[in-house]
Amino acid sequence: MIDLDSSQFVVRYNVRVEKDMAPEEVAKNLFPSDEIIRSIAVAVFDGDEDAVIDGLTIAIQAGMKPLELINNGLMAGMDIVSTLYDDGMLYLPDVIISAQAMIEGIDHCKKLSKEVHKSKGKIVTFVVEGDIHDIGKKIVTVLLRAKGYDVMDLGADVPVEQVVAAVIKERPIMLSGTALMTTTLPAFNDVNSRLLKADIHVPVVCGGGAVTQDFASGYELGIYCEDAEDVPKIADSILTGFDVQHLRKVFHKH
Ligand code: B12
Repeated sequence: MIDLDSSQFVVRYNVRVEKDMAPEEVAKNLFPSDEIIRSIAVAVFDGDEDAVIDGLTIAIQAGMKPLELINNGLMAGMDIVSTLYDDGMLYLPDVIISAQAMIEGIDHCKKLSKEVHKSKGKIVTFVVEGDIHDIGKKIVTVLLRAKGYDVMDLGADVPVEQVVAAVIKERPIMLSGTALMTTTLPAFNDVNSRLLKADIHVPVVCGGGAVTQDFASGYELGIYCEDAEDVPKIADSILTGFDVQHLRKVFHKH
């Protein structure tokens, strides 16, 4: 057995010390170039809720639209945080703090985007059973609402039966499901088969890091989509009469 003297070494638990550049330096090159939008993305990156609201207020005064600020400012900041987290340059608490700042910003934009509001149709959003990652789902929900859809947000870790019951009751034009964990993907298949059993052929658009196009194509009602911003476009297409096959042709990548 090796005899270790703990006074002779340090536990290297901090991956940040092994990187040449600080995350702030890396992020600097990734932020959007427009000065106002950039300040919002930086505030999300810093997890500074007050600065997020200040940045949004200035942007609105400058004539920018809440939806544009969600897509180009808030989400851009969060994307950079996710990228640096994946690269091991940021920690989970960094992600959570930034996500909270982004959600505050989204709520602020929601209050401001009263422009819309004759409902174009009903949509149900959810995070699959077993999965609690709900930040992306919140973004999808806000984008759909901002585009005039009446969204029933079922929340996270939603049991399959609850999803199906909501569809039977609400008869939405579409479902938007999120999964970030590969282990939770089978819930989509269960939703699909139970809907078909009830003779309901509503498109189930699915996204989030764990979902792939091949997976979504593997079940009858599945549509794959990567970008939250495309979800309202899919809903608009459904209103013009597109069915699942047609949606796949337009929105699938290959
Ligand atoms: C934040 C986070 C958490 C937070 C979640 C807080 C919350 N309320 O959501 C906490 C700390 C709670 C957490 C817990 C866990 N986590 Co976690 N988590 C993350 C992390 C770091 C970021 C996710 C995130 O919010 N990103 C920002 C948002 C904006 O992005 P998003 O959700 O992907 O959404 C975007 C797109 O996907 C898309 N989108 C989302 N939904 C939809 C829907 C449609 C229809 C469309 C088109 C698009 C779309 O639009 C959004 C905007 O671009 C990821 C790492 C990563 N890089 O993803 C790990 C990650 C998802 N977690 C992981 C794991 C394993 C866990 C835990 C099991 C850890 C543990 N051992 O306890 C638990 C899960 C418990 C459970 N039962 O769910 C793994 C999953 C691995 C896998 N592939 O299976 C990841 C990938 C980390 C890793 N690399 O290992 N986590």
